[in-house]
Amino acid sequence: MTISKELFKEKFMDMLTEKYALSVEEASPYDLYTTLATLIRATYAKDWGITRRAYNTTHEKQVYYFSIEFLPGRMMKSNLLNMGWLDTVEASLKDLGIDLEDILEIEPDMALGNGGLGRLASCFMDSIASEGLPGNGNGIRYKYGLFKQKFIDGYQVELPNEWLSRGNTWEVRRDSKAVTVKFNGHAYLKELEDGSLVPIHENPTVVRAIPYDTGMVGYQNGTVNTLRLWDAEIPLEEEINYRSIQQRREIEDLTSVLYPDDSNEAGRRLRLMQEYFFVSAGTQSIIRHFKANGYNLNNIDEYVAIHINDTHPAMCVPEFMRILVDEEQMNWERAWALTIKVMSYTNHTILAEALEKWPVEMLRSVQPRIYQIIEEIDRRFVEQMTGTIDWGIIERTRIISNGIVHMAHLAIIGSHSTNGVAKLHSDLLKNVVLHDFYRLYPSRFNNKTNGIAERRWMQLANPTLSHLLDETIGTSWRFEASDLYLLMNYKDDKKVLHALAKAKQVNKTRLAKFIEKETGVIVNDHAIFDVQIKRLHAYKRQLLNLLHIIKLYLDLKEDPKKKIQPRVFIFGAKAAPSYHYAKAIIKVINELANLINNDESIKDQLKIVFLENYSVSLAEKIIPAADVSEQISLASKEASGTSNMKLMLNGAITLATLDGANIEIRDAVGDDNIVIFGLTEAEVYAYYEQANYRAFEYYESSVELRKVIDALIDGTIPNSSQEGIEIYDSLLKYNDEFFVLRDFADYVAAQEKVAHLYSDQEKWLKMSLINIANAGRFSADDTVKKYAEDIWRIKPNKTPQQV
Ligand code: 26Y
Repeated sequence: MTISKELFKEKFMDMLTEKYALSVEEASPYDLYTTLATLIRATYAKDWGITRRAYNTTHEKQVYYFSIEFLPGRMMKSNLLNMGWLDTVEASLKDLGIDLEDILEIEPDMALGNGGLGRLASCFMDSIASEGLPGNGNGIRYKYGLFKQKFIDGYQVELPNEWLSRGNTWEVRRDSKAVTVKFNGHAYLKELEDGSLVPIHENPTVVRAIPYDTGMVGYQNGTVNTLRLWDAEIPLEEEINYRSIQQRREIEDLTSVLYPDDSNEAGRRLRLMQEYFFVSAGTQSIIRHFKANGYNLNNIDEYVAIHINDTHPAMCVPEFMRILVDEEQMNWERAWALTIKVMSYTNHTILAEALEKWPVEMLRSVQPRIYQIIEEIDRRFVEQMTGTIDWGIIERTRIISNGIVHMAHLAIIGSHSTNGVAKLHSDLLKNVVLHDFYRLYPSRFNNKTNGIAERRWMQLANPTLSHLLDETIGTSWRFEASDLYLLMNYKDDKKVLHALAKAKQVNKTRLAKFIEKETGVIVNDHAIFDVQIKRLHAYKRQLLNLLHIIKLYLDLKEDPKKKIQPRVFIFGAKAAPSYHYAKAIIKVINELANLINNDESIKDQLKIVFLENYSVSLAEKIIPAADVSEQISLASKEASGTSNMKLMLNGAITLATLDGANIEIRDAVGDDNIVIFGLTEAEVYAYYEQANYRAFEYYESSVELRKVIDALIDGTIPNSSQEGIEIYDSLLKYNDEFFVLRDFADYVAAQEKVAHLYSDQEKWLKMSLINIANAGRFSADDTVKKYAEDIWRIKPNKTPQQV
């Protein structure tokens, strides 16, 4: 799909006239944005249709990736890159006096997710299309994306994110593909005259589910897959039943907001309804599609794989059963065998509070028929297991117990594959968290270490480094990420190392300008850019980072002549709106930033920048400029992490605990090219077993640590006494759940090592190069290939144009 400059300009100006009757000079940046977006969509539309028809005619098996979150960010630049248009469009627009970067900034982020889980789903969508794999996304078209974060007096304030207010050029509403979804009411089995039983669902609330499809353009391969997001509406024939605004609002609310919490409780019933809504709509549309194309449902497992991304879509299991058994009159045993073959499940967390559990009463009232089916699955599970294993195991693994429905149990029992997202995480699932299930179904457990769409995180985000790579190792890495390894040939090449330094400097200077524009803070762009970007959560330990900064500050105040390796600490993080403790940490970081950034005596040695509204598009600005990647979660808590991979790819040195995929990064680069500190997972578990961690002892026995902790409450940091006390108490009164004090000294030593390494630029650059060269193994292209081969059993489609 290439295009000449002349032809592009002609098409672009024609489109501008057609859409707005405007010339380039008259058009606003927004007009230019929508014009270009419309032209892009019109261009890939042909391949989109060809891809769909090809899947239908070749009868290849397809995967449907069900996820309650998708976090694609901006689409325009990614589409241009994947179409092979980016360079031509950039140059053509320049001829017309337009800077493409200005237009790209107009696009709102598509932020239909909280963090890692949603971004992983979007990296996978990019990679599935780029590998030519027949795959579709299935989710919810939230009217409001993840909240917009503002800081007011250092506090996080959440504002609505009206990403759809000016329309969305990428999506296509498909009325003809609408389905209905039933909630509430009463379900029972009615006996017919011949003695057979038929399920009846009486007085349900009926909602119309409308799909909005967005093309997922593969990387220069002609494949365009579909991300299908569902919106809820009142069915025309039901209008009469929805007379009050209140009643109508209930339906609208179904797809109104993304559950803004990535671990805590709120709006639970609505969330359960959202889950059933997109699960039912998606599953029905899959089965309808395959029936309409003449497939036999008796071997639907040869054509369809359904992936359950975390527990949120776990009701795919009973919904698939409901359709086969209730609507298609298949017998239970056959339907169950098919369900298990079709379904697979990924677990993304070991934190108990994030494993979903629903009260029986709530599930039964939201969808009584689904509840009955879950009950029957549970009954049969217990029956089948009884006598074969300990009763204790059955009790711990069954789906319904003590009035609670365990969604992870449903997903594991109802699928053929359960995977974790990094080696350590998958081992912990097998040996600890899901050990009972592992004993029941050892062959279902497997690991699929996460990956990232390296196109977005290198080619799009970091053109400066991308060009250097082209000049040094050729361009094959753009198609095959493992070819980044060719860079190893230059690890001692001074010229290349120098060019690498220059590329990083360009990115740092650019970020410094952005920081000044956004926050007014002027940073030294030759300082170490030390970056921690991720959701704000106690287990991720932004607090450890904060305590270390306090230490540096106190050191400088105590000895004004002291010289340190200058640093800019950069944070990006949203806290769940109801997560009080996380918000306290944000407030203290902001107040400390205020103190340090305005302290004349500190000069350029230390700055703190907490950028507002962390998002995919902000990450694209920060990551290329990072020198240090902070991955400091308490060992065993971070399932994988993916910002660790993005930062490594961009040449940052990882400062990490042995947690999640950090371990695999260490294995890839070797101990000399990463800085590791802190407790290991085994040591953390030993503390749990012996219940012998005493945070206070660390406070008591270290003068240095005591000074730092006391600074939280002694007025050193202004305007945050309340928050300071809360944090102080979490550490000392409540015994420091995430071992911050235990790891403090080790972290300080690791940070000193970082400063020391940085002072030897040649050594640092070599480390940086080795990180880039070894980042290819974290390409999501490889990850999805492994899912395709081991779990989904799908094959790349032939180039659609060849069919
Ligand atoms: C139960 C509900 C409140 C809930 C909502 C969202 C529970 C969990 C989540 C999101 C979890 C999540 O984002 N997990 C992250 O998934 C990434 C992709 O696998 C991992 O890299 C990361 O370590 C993990 O925290």
